[in-house]
Amino acid sequence: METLELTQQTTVEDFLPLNGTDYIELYVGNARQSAHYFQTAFGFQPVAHAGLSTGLRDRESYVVQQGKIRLVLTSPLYGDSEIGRHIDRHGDGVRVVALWVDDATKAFEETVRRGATVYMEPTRAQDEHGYIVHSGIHAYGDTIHVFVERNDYTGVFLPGYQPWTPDYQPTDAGLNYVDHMVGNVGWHEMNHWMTFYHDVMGFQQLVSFDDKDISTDYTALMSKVMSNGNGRVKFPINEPAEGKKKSQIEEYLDFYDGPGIQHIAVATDNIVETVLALRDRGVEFLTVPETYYEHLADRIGQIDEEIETLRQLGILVDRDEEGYLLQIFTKPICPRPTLFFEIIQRKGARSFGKGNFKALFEAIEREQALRGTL
Ligand code: TYF
Ligand code: FE
Repeated sequence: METLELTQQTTVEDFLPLNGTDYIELYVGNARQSAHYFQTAFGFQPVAHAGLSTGLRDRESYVVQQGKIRLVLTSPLYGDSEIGRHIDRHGDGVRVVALWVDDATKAFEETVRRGATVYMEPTRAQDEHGYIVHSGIHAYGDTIHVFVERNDYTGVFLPGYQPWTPDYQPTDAGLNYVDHMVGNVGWHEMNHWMTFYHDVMGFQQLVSFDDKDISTDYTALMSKVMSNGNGRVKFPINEPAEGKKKSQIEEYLDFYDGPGIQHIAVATDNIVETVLALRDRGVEFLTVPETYYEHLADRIGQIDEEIETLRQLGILVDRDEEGYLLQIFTKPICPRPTLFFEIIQRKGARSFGKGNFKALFEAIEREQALRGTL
């Protein structure tokens, strides 16, 4: 049983041990084209498919994977449906953040006992490759956490899915795992959701290195990070704050029509190669002004990468007590300014790029101004 070190030198049992992120399911208008986009632009590989041809009548899903990152792209087959209404209200967006557990029944019971709202009772599914158990609880907005127990399953994804092996399999872009997933919650809801992740899911706040309360000329938001016991699952949470201009979080809440996942940060061990590959394939990134790189060496000291290379690609760098990190943010991947991706490479640092907030938020603000939403 994994334990969690607390600052007071006491140890408590981790009642919700997590092995990592299992999959992220997006509800999208056209799952087939979405899958193609994630293959072509981001280098995900085709893995599995479920839909009319596998006996489903209400939905079609495509599963793509890169490293440990698994995305499920799901579209409804008719309009007046839960999936259809989700898309109608939010646009394309993340519905499920699935977490890999050893015991989905225990995960369900422990979290529901602590106040979680039930989404799905523990359910067993099986086929010739073994069995899985999954269960689910509600998180912020329409976001769901599904617990997936799959230690006795050897199929491609989940029972009900068929292997999807098209000839078209573009090379990957070096993306390895989900580093963190950020949620935007409503005005004054931060405390509620911090408490939820702490009390209901046993997460701890990462205070020491990343408690952010930003209210500058550039944006206004509060951001805090919750982590599970072994650090494999990290959920920063943003709340809008009153500022001189419309908070980017408020803009998200308006367009998404409520709380939801704002960005998915995916890790690479060579951000320069990854960003070169992604740019080649048409992925668009936010850019910062040249001046950012003039002061970079003073701010972060010695790093392995050529600053000139980072400047050409628009990669940001930040340092903390433990090391440094490199990061870059895509533009929103949907028509609405809602969901985007972050590419991150950690070189010791365990923080989230606080030193880049000013430059990053100015970049986001320029995009907001172009949209006329400032
Ligand atoms: O996850 C993070 O905290 C960083 C920085 O609206 C960040 O990626 C924080 C808030 C935000 C965009 C990026
Ligand atoms: Fe991030």
